[in-house]
Amino acid sequence: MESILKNRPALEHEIYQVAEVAGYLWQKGWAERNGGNITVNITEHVDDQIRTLPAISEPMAIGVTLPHLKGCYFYCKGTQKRMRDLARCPMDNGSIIRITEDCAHYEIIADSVVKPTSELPAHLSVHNYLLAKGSPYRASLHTHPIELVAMSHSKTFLEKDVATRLLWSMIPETKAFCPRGLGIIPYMLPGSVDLADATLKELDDYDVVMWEKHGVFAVDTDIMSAFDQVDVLNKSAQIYIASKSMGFEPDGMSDEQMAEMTRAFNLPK
Ligand code: 2HA
Ligand code: ZN
Repeated sequence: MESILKNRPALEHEIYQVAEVAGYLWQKGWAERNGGNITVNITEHVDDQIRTLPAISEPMAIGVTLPHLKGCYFYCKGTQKRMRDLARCPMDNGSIIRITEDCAHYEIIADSVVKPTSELPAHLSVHNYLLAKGSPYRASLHTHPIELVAMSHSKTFLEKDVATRLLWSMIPETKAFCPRGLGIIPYMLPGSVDLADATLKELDDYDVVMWEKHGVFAVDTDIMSAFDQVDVLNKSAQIYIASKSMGFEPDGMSDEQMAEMTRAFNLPK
């Protein structure tokens, strides 16, 4: 069968961006084995021909009903698939799904029957929530960034906005490119409904949230932007750790310097 990407440059670009990000996640050591997940709402790239494509799987229950996703299409990483493989062959390690009319099931439509990530209910709940809010965000990323996860092993950094303020103060660009900071979610079982619910709540105030001792969940307009937000935060974490490794507590930018940045870049307080 011909790939659904053929003669669809906009859709192809979107999926190639996912592959590029998957490669970065692997190179950075943030995606061991099948670690991490990516889902992208690709509905804006769907034409009439795609809408009439027959399903290549049975309808499968999502586990929740998500009314804002009616007739939406997503690219989803496959369950048990590796980011490093997805980087080379995105359509063999992920698939495109359609949400059915009842908003409670999905069916795979292309390119082959690759079952989506086990975290699908959580990811789709986030997309449903974003659409309900009228958000322009279409991509969600879960990954295991080493230094940020390491910081989440200390209670000091789990107090609200302590990590955010520290990370922002390590290098001026961090607040500019991650202006809402890092939300914190206490440890909960991966894949659980409680973790999904807590994530939804925290995404009201943050684009990137830390799952204590596990990883981050990030949302943005597209997958590259979601990756960039995590990348700038983790860079700051690396600078913090490098300073500590040299035997001193980094000073961080002063409050005046932070305030000046915030004004100059017109950032939220
Ligand atoms: O799906 O990282 O937490 C792989 C994960 C789940
Ligand atoms: Zn994980």
